[in-house]
Amino acid sequence: MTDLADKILAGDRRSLARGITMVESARADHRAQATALLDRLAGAGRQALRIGLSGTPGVGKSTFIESFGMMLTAQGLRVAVLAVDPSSARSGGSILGDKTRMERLSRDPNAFIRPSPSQAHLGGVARRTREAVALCEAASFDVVLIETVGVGQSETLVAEMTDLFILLMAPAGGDELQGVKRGIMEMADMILVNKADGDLKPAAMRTVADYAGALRLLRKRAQDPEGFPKALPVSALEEQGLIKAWDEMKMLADWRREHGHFTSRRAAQARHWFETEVREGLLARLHNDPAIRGRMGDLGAAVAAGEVAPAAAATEMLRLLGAAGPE
Ligand SMILES: Nc1nc2c(ncn2[C@@H]2O[C@H](COP(=O)(O)OP(=O)(O)OP(=O)(O)O)[C@@H](O)[C@H]2O)c(=O)[nH]1
Ligand SMILES: [Mg+2]
Repeated sequence: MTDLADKILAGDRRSLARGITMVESARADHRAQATALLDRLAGAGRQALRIGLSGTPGVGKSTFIESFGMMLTAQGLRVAVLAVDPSSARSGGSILGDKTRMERLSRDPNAFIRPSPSQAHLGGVARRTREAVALCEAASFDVVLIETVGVGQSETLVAEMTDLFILLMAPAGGDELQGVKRGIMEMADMILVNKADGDLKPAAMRTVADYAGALRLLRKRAQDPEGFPKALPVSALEEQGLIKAWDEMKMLADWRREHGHFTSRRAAQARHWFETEVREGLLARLHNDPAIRGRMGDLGAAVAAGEVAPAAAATEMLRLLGAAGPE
């Protein structure tokens, strides 16, 4: 374990991959090892810029990560790419697609790409990704990109574990813009309209203006300097606008660091994940502990039969969970 930790701290990508495999494992002994590893590495105090990237299928996430990642490594930065993909069926396709679409980046010695694990449970994927981010930071990566496809709750999840949240959008007509959920817009620190090239360029530029207008209508957030959140055009395919987008991301992150928002966001996230772990741990006990499940069933039957009031039965269950000690 000490050996693995040292190698991760030295930036060894194979050891990093082994560490991530360990945090992904559902086995109890692996879990204990992973916890010990994370605890040991936490002391290193290294910090990457964590960037969340979300967008609907086909918008160009993989192409963008490849071009953006190559641009960053060309600047001498080390880049890790993780994915949050709640549905195992879809992740199979993503891995196949990304093998070809991120071909250059995957061969770059300053890049590390890890596809989403084939785990259906979103909570499990969230914990694994959070811990994988910590491992990547310990391995001295400068930027950690976390990709998610724009469906359901996965965006919120990624926003809750990153410093910057970027929405990748396609050129669209004015009507389609209405379809973007307000909650997602409100999470975005930057909207990048991709495919601003060739025939699509005029539509992309109009879409940028539309999103810029929509962003101005949102409530001003304390964590933003003047002019943010921002909408910008990019072409992942032709590698246009990427440096500009990166400069804006750095500017935003620096401003937040200077004004205390960066640290306070991370602190709030850490607290949130701690509370989530406790809640999920309790739920897991309810589901997995045979004695507790048995009592739940008995009390449920008693409540159904009108022998015990629901609130009294619940109090008894909660007392039992408290008294049963850690798993
Ligand atoms: N014209 C143009 N096409 C692009 C650009 N970026 C991506 N594409 C094309 O859009 C298609 C989808 O790109 P991907 O990078 O696979 O998109 P994705 O968002 O990763 O898709 P999923 O993994 O299915 O969610 C491919 O045919 C790309 O070549 C771009 O900047 N301009
Ligand atoms: Mg993709």
